Amino acid sequence: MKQPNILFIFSDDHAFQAIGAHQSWLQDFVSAQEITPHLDSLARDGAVFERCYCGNSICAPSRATVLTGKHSHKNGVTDLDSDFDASQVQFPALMQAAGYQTAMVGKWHLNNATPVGFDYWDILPGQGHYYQPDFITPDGTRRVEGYATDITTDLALEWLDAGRDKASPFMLMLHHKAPHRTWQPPLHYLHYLDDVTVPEPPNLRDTYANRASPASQHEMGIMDHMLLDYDLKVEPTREAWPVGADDQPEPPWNVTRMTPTQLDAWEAAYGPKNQMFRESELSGDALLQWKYQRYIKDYLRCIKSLDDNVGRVLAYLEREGLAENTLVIYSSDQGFYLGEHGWFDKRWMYEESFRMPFLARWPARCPAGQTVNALAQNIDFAPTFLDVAGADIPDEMQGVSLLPLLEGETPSEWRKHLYYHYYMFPAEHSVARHRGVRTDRYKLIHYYQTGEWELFDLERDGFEMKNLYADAAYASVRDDLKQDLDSLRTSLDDH
Ligand code: SGN
Ligand code: CA
Repeated sequence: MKQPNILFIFSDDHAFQAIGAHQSWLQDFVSAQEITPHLDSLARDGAVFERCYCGNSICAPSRATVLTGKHSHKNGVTDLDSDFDASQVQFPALMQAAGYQTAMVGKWHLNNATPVGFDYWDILPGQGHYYQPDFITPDGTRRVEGYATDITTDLALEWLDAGRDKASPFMLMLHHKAPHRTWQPPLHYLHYLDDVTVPEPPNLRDTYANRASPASQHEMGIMDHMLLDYDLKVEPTREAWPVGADDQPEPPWNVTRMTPTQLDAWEAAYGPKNQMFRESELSGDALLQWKYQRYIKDYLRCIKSLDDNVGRVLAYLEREGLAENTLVIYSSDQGFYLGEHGWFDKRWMYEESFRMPFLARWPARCPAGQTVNALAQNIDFAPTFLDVAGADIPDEMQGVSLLPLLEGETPSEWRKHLYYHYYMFPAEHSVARHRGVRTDRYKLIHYYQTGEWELFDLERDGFEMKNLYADAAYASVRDDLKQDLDSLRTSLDDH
């Protein structure tokens, strides 16, 4: 069989709830508004994985796991400040050895490391910018006029069309900055969804009763921690941040990078809405509702443009006769809170950030319309790519190939547990360190710095509002899970 092409589209902070094809409380709205038609088409023509998870819900760690097939404690990237040791085994060089042309375009976000094993790379520095982003290649840095999601797609299409050796199969990693904070939409979508009200998650007003103490010590609340100016775009105005001013210290406020024309359009859209907001002098729950709508609409506007750009690449594959034997995967480095528990951001082992979107299409080998419920994890991505390419999977990789699942089979010995370990505390958003285990039905979390535990029955409590750790009816479930967690730590060598 001819080696297939692989197109891996990986966005930053895309919640599965914001994809029409994934089951969630927001699914009906996203579908009805047709926010993600191209992403949804991947599921229709291929597979949607409803249980794909990361091992550490934050950017650089997830990316290091994708490249190495190993959890954070093995690849060394435990948090955003970790250096990535690029001398360890990474799958792209193995793909090259298997005859592939490889490319990496867009968000990279691994400190002190440039891409290894790529015939072409063109990456955003650090978090990257939405408007007028800089890009880095082996030849240096340049600033490109336009919007990051469009430009990243342009670069990918240019490589597909003219940059690669077409005699070889390709592995293209197309990594978007969107929809990362501060959720800056492209100009043509600044009024998208203006006339609708986005539903709220049922636990937007979570009080964290009966949970372990870390949940209530978060600093990621839409009400209390989302910044009116920076995140919600009420300020600054042109006066506060003059056009052409030097870059602000990180984190950046991107209006400084806008051209005067772009800034005019930006202010024309937000200005009148902000004026109404100021005049209404909202407080209490009305203010929360307003913040949530401003946040979720900007987020979904970024998603809409992401989906348009996915559509551009899918159309290219179709036009060039490449669609049939190209495995297209769409995922994101972790999930994101769209108001669940009152939050934005990620980091927790609770479902919305632990879970990754995962859609896959490969007409030649993957039956259409599949829903896969087997437990998958980002340690599996590298083994999957290698397996699909017909290359050996190195022993040190901790994941397994998802190829059988893609082909519509679940091997009888499939994994029954997922492992999780988050390390970045103290840090922005104040999420305590924790590790845990998830099975089909249950989740056990250990906040090992405070010695607290949480246990959730996901079948009965999908929003994880009731901690059952001390519930006598769940004592044997709890004890079994504790043993499972110990066994996982031993087998994965995380001590
Ligand atoms: C930035 C964001 C945080 C976010 C981290 C990690 N602040 O620091 O809100 O949690 O990135 O995100 S910002 O003011 O710079 O937007 S990650 O995707 O890189 O893990
Ligand atoms: Ca991220």
